[in-house]
Amino acid sequence: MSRIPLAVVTGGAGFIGSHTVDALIAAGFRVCVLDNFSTGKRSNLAQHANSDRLDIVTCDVAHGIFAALAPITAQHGPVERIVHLAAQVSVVASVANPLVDMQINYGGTLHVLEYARAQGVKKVAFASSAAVYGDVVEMPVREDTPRQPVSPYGIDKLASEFALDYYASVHGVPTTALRFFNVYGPRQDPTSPYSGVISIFADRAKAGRGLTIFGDGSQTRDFVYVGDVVRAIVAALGDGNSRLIANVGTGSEITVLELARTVVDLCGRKSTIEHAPARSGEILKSRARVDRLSEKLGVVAETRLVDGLRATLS
Ligand code: UD2
Repeated sequence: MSRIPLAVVTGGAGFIGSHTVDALIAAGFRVCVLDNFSTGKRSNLAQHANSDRLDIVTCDVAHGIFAALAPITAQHGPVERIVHLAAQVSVVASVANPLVDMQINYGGTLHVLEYARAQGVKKVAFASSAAVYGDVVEMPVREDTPRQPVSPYGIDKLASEFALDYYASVHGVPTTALRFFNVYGPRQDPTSPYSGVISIFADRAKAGRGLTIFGDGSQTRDFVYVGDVVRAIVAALGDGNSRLIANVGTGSEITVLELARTVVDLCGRKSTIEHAPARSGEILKSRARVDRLSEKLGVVAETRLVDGLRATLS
């Protein structure tokens, strides 16, 4: 039986998931992706088509993962680590259908944790979100800032964090929750109206089409490059941290207007920048405090926005 450590990546065919798979295979893991392909794409993993280190199993994590993983573990031995990224990713969809969001996002986490408890998994790293904070006035946002989520999506991410803590303290499952800020980079899908703003701006600017800013563009975000996010995930999978919750951002912010201008400049096309009414319920400012990320996980999100944008546009 193989001695290569086995890591499971739920949502591994998605944007952040597929980059995580790349990093784990490069780090010497065997990887099993569980994905229901609702938003994930096989093409995101095409670079591993000839690898014997990757298994891809079509599976709805919210319906349980024991059966999906049984043939994999029979062949390769027990699962050592799990990165849980599979989720319903739209905040707006969660408002429209909170029960579905709860079933997928909170229910999915419980299925992963039950598996980890039963199988003695050594670490579960979970994709939480800045959405757990809700509307925060004081910037940068610290991890111990009172959580006041303003969407079912944020509530379910926060509930998942509580579940992680419960399984760690009561059942001894080591867990880490990473609160992602605005993640961007190659493979982010620009096709939904609620796709990440950088993926939309990049897609339109490359085609010389106009960019639309919602509101006056003075709202700020902490945009963190996917490569840096993946370094945080890989660090979280290591031993030596449990019950840890850490922001994953850069610690700096940029206005959406400045972002739009930068993307247009980098593309060298003549895209116009237009304004549309602000999105309702939108937060004005967002910036992570990142000391914990560097102190506990040794990770600094160091990709400069301009470099990350170049990689995204190429
Ligand atoms: C992010 C997360 C979301 C949730 C939330 C918590 C992403 C993609 N979404 O939502 O999952 O965690 O944070 O607070 O990371 N914008 C434009 N024009 C466009 C598209 C967007 O001006 O064509 C603006 C939008 O109004 C917002 C900013 O760009 O001010 C960022 O929008 P977003 O949808 O990328 O992310 P956000 O911060 O709303």
